[in-house]
Amino acid sequence: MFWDKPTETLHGEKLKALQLKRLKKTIRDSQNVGFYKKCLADAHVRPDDIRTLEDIQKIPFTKKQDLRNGYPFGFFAVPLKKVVRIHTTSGTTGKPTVVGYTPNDLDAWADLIARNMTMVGVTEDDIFQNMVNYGMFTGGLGFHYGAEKIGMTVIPSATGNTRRQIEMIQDFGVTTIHCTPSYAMHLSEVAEEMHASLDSLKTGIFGAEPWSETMRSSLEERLGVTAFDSYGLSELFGPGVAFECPERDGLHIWHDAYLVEIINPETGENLGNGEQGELVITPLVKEAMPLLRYRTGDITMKLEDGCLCTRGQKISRITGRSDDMLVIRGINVFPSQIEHVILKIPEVGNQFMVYVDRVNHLDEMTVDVEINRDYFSGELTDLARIQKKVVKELRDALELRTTVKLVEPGSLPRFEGKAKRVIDRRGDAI
Ligand code: DLL
Repeated sequence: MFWDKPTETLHGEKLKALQLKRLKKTIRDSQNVGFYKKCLADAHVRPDDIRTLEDIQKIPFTKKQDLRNGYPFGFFAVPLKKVVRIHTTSGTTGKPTVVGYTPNDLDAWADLIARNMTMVGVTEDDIFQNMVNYGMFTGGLGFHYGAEKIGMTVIPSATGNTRRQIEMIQDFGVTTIHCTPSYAMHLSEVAEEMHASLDSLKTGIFGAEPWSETMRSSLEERLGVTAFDSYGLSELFGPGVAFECPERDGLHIWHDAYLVEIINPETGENLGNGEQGELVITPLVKEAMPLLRYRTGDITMKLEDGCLCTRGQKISRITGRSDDMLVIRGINVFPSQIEHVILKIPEVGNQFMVYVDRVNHLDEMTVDVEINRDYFSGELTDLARIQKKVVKELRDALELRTTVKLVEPGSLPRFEGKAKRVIDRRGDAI
């Protein structure tokens, strides 16, 4: 099923012509942003120099740090009065990255989500429970408006209270759910504890964090759904960038809205189909915040054309990240944020180690820190106080519950070269 068949199945020269037209407009619009004006001038590129899609390689990459430097509205290409919505990315050091949307952006975004959902066979006859955060996170409102556009019956249940979520699925006869894969697993466990049957469910849309094929099989079995992978990031509207079709053999990245490059993250060199590297995207329909060659940090590869569903460009499922960003229960965490918190607490030393595990299918983060004897009375009660303090400071900064283990001074590893403070053991568990 198609939401916009002519666009979704556009190929060859017609597609290239559309992409080039939109790329040129995006580059022109980008010149309203101080950063891009300087960026192109420094690279000695004039907007008119971009005559083919390949010419994009003349333009330097945009990195997440550039966006942070532009906080809050430095990347907006339109006056603030034209921006009708703001979202922010989760968990960045200090200030988050702000993303703005014009009415056209919101419309284009809802349209992309509508395409995704229609592609996996859901229609206005479906009842949709949207079990993700409805705040600054793009997953909530993004899917909400896309589903409404199709005419689905939307239940904006957001996150939390899993038993109530299960009751709603049963009472309202929900057919389609959207959440992170780890929450879906938790949901299935609670449903089993409750002896609740979830017979009405048909389709599960899962994303916002990496998840494996093993996890997919398990979710399908436990929830009785067909599970689809959904990829996106706030800087590119949010969810809706790439999505699996019923073939479930790679994700279609919407070729009229996102120009895709895969690069070697070390050298920046462009890679071909089947070569794994970092995904770089130039969005082609963003008004409020155009971006040029945005480095997503996500590792994937371009797949050969020729999907049975007849749609275009596909990428493989995201296998990891080129930088050190961790995605924990859908929240982005950088080790530097943890360091930032730890260094502010006198009772602990400045060394730390982070362990990430998957316990009962949920991500768990443990932070080991050394006690600082100068601020420690030696009493057990004092140990509990310090531990609680670190947990609270980390929660406030990361919006994430962590386990904190206090260890002997000097017992954590020291590094001579680059520090490796994160041990992600989730891959071992699934
Ligand atoms: O996670 C947007 C989203 C919401 C996508 C709901 C899908 C569903 P951010 O919070 O900005 O946006 O986080 C983006 O999450 O760069 C990836 O590293 C990771 N990520 C998102 N989807 C997937 C996925 C939303 N399907 C960052 N597989 C991205 C693996 C994913 N990683």
